[in-house]
Amino acid sequence: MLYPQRTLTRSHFDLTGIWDLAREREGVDYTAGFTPEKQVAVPGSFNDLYVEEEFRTWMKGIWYSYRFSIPAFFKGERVVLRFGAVSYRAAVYLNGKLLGSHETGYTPFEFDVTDSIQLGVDNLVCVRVDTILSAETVPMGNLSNKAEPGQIGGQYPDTPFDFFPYGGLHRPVSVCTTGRTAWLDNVSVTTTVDGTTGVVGLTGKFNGRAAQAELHLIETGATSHVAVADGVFNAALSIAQVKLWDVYQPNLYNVRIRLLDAAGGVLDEYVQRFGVRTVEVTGNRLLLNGRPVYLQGFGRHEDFPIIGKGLNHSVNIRDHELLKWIGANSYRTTHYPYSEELIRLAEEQGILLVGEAPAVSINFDYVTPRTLETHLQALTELIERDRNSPAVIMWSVANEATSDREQARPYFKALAERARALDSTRPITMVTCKGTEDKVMEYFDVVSVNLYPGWYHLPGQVAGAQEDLRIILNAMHDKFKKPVFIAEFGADTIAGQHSLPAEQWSEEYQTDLLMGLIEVMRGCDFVIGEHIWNFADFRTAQNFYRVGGNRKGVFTRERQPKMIARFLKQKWAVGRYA
Ligand code: GCB
Repeated sequence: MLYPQRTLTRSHFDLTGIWDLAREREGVDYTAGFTPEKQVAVPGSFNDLYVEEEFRTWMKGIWYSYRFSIPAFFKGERVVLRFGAVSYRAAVYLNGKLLGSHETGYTPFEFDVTDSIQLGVDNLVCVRVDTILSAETVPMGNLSNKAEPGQIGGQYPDTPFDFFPYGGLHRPVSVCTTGRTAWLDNVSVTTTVDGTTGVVGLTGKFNGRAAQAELHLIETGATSHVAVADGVFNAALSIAQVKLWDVYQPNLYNVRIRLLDAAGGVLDEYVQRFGVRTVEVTGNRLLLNGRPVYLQGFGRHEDFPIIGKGLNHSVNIRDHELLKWIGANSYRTTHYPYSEELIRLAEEQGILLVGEAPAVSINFDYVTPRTLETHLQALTELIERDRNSPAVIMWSVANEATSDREQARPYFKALAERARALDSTRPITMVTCKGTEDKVMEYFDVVSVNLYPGWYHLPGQVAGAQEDLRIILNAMHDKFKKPVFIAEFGADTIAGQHSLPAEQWSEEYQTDLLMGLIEVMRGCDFVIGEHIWNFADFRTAQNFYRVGGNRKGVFTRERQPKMIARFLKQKWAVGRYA
């Protein structure tokens, strides 16, 4: 699915702002409008806006509506209604008519509304949002609060994962126009390098009839024409003296794609941005543009006071400023695809991303064939959305499943096969918490692991935690014989809590433990990266072990540094292979 743009043939305007909201009651029809209970911000989560507890933990149907007008110059245009992401499930009605629905909360979806939108008069869009999780949703939820060792249970709302199940229209909603008689649907770009030449493969898919496609590389001025057949065209472009996209060197190129009619008229125009870079795993190294790169950074969340998981450009910019300040080169989009706007920011700033599917805490006690279908669909939507981004260097198909079970094998084999079929250019991984007991690592290129010595076990014992880490890392490498990426390690830390000698929850302990663990990781030649859990403190469901949420942030939820930040900044100023 393409990103909204304004070009010769395309336009869009946002339906962001204040919408109406009502919780769903039995027997009431909301599809053609309803009496609002509250006003709600779009984009944003609804949960933390109000003072009533019932809204905060509402995990059932809830309705959003918005009235908007369409100018007369839209006449004759093809019009699409696009949602950046709705958590968890959306059913969309325009002027009382069902357009369709979408499941999983972190990827865009759109509907062709050319025939149902009304020009010049008020249109009403009503969206049934539902945040009901089950054994067949991804992520799962409502599993009677049962938990495996290593997974989370006993929470309110009932979720087996460790972040608040925010709901709502989290990303922009827009009305877009595209070409009328022919329009691009999908573009995919792959890049390799031959000496100093960038070799770019581009495939475009479109609807309607076009005579040919024109490709114009904006940075070099080169233009070429290619034949189209059955709604597809393929092109090979080369860029002499190519400037590679790299960490903190975000060289980007833009190709203007036009679908032309037989007389050379422009039917549709779209500009695809890309970067030329290579990524591969060889032996014990992750190579970016042929050189080893060591991942230093964080797991994160889209999470901020009041707006919850709603897109907020200011927070995103602040976060990237902090990442650069501290010397991080990467983060994992834990535990779901982040907004398209954030991926673009990483692309523009030269930050590496491990793109993760929204599958956290898959528990094979509950998995059904439908769970796998949903998971495959979510993974497909992630890869199709982000595969042109040079920032994404690896796909993570899931985080912390009960992957020590036999049932995990066919399940993860199917996911790995799907990821490779959609994208053969990037390494793939799955983030395990099962250590050497994991049964699915054979399907992946990198062994990603979450380890919490010094926190969930060996509390308060830095030296013991270091020794424990050394043993488990070596055991995992001996068993799986693949490079190991430490995808999470951390310690809850209350900003302002101090203790000498250092003990759990203090800023001193987080500093001593994490810096000590990093020493061990750097002593293992097969370790390709260290991602601290977490970049910032974040909201979780309620339970007896989180104090106002997860406090493992190196920054507070308000994005101010804890003590460890300056130590990390010093450490990360010098890359491991530098
Ligand atoms: C993990 C999970 C993450 C949790 C973290 C923790 O292993 O992947 O979602 O928040 O542990 O702090 O317990």
